[in-house]
Amino acid sequence: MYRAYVSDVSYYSGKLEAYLRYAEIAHERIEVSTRVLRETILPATGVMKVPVMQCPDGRWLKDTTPMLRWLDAQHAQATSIYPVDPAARFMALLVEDYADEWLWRPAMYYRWNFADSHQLLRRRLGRDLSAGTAYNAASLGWYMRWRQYLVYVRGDGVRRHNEHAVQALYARTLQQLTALLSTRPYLLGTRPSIVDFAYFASLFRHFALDPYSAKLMVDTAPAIYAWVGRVWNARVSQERTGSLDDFASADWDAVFTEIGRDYLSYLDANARAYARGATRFDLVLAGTRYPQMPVVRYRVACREQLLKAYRQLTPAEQHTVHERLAASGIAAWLQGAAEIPSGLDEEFVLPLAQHYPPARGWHGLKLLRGTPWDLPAPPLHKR
Ligand SMILES: N[C@@H](CCC(=O)N[C@@H](CS)C(=O)NCC(=O)O)C(=O)O
Repeated sequence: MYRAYVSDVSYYSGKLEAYLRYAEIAHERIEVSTRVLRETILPATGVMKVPVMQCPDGRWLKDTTPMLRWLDAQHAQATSIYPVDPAARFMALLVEDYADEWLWRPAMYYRWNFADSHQLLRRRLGRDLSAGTAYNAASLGWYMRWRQYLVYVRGDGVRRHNEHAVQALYARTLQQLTALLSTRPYLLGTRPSIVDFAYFASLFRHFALDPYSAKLMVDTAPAIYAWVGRVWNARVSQERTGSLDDFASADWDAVFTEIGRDYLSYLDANARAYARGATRFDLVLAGTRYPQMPVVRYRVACREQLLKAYRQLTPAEQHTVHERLAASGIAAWLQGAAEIPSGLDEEFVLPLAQHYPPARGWHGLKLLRGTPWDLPAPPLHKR
């Protein structure tokens, strides 16, 4: 059986868990403490992040993007969660990346900025992460609240002057998905797809379950609240088996506009800052400034992986993508984007074939600090 290491309140754990339930992949579910993160997950994967999985043969999987792809290839048979048509599949990967990475900021902001949410979440995180360790649950919870706020809210460029823009992204997302779900039960039609699981990361464990953002969802977007339950309850053996939509619906226009205008600008600015060796950069989006954003190497890799996937399409498939994505500006970006290598190609190849250094001595500080954003430790050696 697989072992799935997850956290009960985690964004990406929700994405993986919904998929494992849908695909009916048998697994043992293990909730992590700081000890498990440091002693088991860090040496196996190089980061203290969840979710990760250990295969029945002992090998490890990390990062939900390659993980879902790998699991789907092993287990899906007839009903893959990815569109079969290569152009539609590429657009699904683009939307997955956007939902994964760009909704992270509003998800962290709503959780760690508002007392309704952070008072509850710090108790739960403190309790879960301290289980079986010498830490005091309340103190660890207090620490985690401030750590998450300082690293992922303030440390991610959110200030008084731009909060409204972060809030507006959540509101627009609810509207965009409500429009899509007014004519279909799942975002790409009659059964769940990678696009549902990607949006599920922020929408389930954060927006639908954290009290402050849940009230906004329940009050303004009940269809999304219903969809969250529908995805969580979906089982491949009980769902329909038809083909997935090809993004032809005009209801996707607003999402593509969002990606072309904001997310790709961000990805470019982050990658350029990485290429010049910076660790922080200021981002300006539609006149709104986000100061001192961290350079995230993983997202240089996200950009690189998207461009690679696009360049692997045949000219005819690229043409289909252009037709659909021209108005949003995404097509022009795909044609003209400069290559900026992240050096992280191997991180996307699963199962992992690397051993990472164990946390010892001062390295053990990671016990508390974790590995926020991304700092892949250099592999010790390959198998
Ligand atoms: N790209 C990874 C991201 C995993 C990730 O960032 N997980 C968060 C929890 S949702 C984490 O463990 N963060 C650890 C930290 O903040 O130190 C994935 O898709 O699995």
